[in-house]
Amino acid sequence: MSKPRILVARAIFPDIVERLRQHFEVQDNPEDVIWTPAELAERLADKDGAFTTGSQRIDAALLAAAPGLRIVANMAVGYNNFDVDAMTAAGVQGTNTPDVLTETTADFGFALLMATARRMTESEHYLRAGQWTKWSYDMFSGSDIHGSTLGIIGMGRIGQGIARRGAHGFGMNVIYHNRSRLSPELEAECKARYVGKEELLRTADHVVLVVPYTPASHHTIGAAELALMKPTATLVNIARGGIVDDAALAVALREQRIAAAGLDVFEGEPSVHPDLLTVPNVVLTPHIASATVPTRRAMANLAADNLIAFFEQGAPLTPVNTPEPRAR
Ligand code: 8YV
Repeated sequence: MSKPRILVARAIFPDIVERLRQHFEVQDNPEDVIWTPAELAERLADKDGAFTTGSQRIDAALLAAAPGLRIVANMAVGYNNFDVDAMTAAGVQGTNTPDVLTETTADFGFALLMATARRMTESEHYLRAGQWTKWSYDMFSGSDIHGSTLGIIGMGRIGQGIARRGAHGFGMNVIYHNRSRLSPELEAECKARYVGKEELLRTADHVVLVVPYTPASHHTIGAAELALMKPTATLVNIARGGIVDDAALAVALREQRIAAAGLDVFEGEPSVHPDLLTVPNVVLTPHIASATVPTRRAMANLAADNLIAFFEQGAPLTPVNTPEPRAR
């Protein structure tokens, strides 16, 4: 029997591509070319499955061009690159990589919060530019983390990881807002109190965004929400670009309507809104919250395991939809 044909849409760990080759006929992309949607569709036309990394849009037009496609395995916990309804209607399985990146991403969210609140990037630039000639009492004063109020919007696995770090490690008063409340047991474990979004924005010293990107979460933070925040507050986005209105944020930062922001994700990334590049009170990182070798390997292996389980056992490990099998 011939092996299923798989497209690996971006360069990934070579040994994990080799692992896939033991099960599948693989077309990979070792040069890491960023294919246009038409180029991706052309390569998927004869494939049974795909390994994606979160930036390839899987929609009805692409599915129509790939009649044999049965599964798309995303190497990411977020899957806003999937049109899930179109995939389900077309009988195409989608999978993601939850859990394996939770703690690494929560570590990074906390690091970005600390770097932002304590002005680490801005002060390093000052030092590197040779501007540090003397100590002064108010040089790069930031805001405290310990004992402050941490507001988390989006209390899934990663949000809970950040809450635990804040409450248990730094004695923070943790409040959260989410589509649904956590169980009393989880609230107690995270030492987190549920509040409305407006109360969170008005009272938090630090706001961290960890919500999935959906049409409903588009611009969760825009000019109106920024206006509710304390002028001393910091905002951290490790969720997705599009959750924050980056143009409105750049204005709020420039006018010091909030103190600072830390951003790992951007609307239209890898492009970054030009105004964010010129305001000093923002820490910018290139979507690296899950980037440690063990975690990226675990994500790639879980995406590969999903493909293997789907074709060899009939069901993937971490599905995001329940399609009817595709008519072939
Ligand atoms: C990925 C992420 O690195 O898992 C996610 O949702 O945002 C990151 O961990 C990125 O999506 C590329 O796969």
